[in-house]
Amino acid sequence: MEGDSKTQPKSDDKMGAADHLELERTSFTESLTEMVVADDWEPIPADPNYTNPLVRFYRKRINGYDHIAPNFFLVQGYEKHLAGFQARPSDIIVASFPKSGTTWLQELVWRVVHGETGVSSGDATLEYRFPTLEFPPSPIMNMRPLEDVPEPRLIKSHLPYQMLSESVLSSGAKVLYVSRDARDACVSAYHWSRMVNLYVYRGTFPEFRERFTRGLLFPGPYKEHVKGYLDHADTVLCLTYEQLHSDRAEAVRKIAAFLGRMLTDADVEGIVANTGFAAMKANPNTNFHQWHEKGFARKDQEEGGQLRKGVVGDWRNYFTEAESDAFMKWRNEPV
Ligand code: PPS
Repeated sequence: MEGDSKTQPKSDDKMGAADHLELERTSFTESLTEMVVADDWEPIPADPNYTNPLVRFYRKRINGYDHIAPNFFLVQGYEKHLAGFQARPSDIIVASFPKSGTTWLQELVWRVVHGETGVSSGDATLEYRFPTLEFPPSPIMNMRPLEDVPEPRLIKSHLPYQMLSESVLSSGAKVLYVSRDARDACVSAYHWSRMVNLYVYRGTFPEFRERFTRGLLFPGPYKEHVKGYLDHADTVLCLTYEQLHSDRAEAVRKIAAFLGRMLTDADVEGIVANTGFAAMKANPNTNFHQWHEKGFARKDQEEGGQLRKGVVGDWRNYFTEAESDAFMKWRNEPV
């Protein structure tokens, strides 16, 4: 089995998909050198639809969750990094399954906390203002070590509730969670996986959807992820992508109340006006243009970027009625 190899090939000769694009040679891809993963991570079979030959996925059951991570994380002292995280009472964590509206909720939270209601949103990109808990600090990604972030620290995470450190739960840190119609999250993840040089996915959407339902994407099974947070909705503020679309003012008020921040009606209006899709796509501090410049994401912009389409129901363009029925049957089966 190809995935059994713990040492990843450096050459392009394992690139499999017929229509693969050349990896863009950038400082980011150049940083992906030979990767050796610890033995207690189970390699999952290689999928040639991921045309980046350097990246493989691994699985490990952690606190009852079948966590999936790419080797790229695992070689950087991932578990040590997670174990070393000590939450503080003032921490604010925005959690999600990827592509569920994380960026949107992060920007709303940042603005509520900083009382920023205008066009600008600070003087740095979102990933600097709001680093990700599970990504070891990377100069390429312009992320700071969490110890260097001033309080209150605003932290993004895709970790499941089951994997949040004990200190998050005992410290009184505030956790917010955003979920999205799984069909739209899957479509969004498909385009993202095509766009980033980590993966350069070139399989079909049905092939990708199968990986989604089988729980083979980072960070692991979708339904268990959502359930983990919804089961703790008494302490976690759970919002949906669809709510951010239908009544963002109400969502902003809920966030402010949850975080103990006072906002006037004018503040709420200002935040709502500057966090629509077009506004965030035009804002260099929220549109992730740096991913393309630094080679994390492909330069061709074919996939539309991190802020791709920003609509509810794009899944209709990717699922037949029968496929949607089957997917929702899976979605609604209890875990
Ligand atoms: S990530 O990489 O997991 O953090 O991605 P995430 O931010 O969770 O999800 C990206 C999708 O959210 C959409 N998005 C928005 N939609 C509407 N309005 C605003 N302001 C907004 N900001 C982000 C983004 O476009 C991605 O969805 P798709 O469907 O791909 O467009």
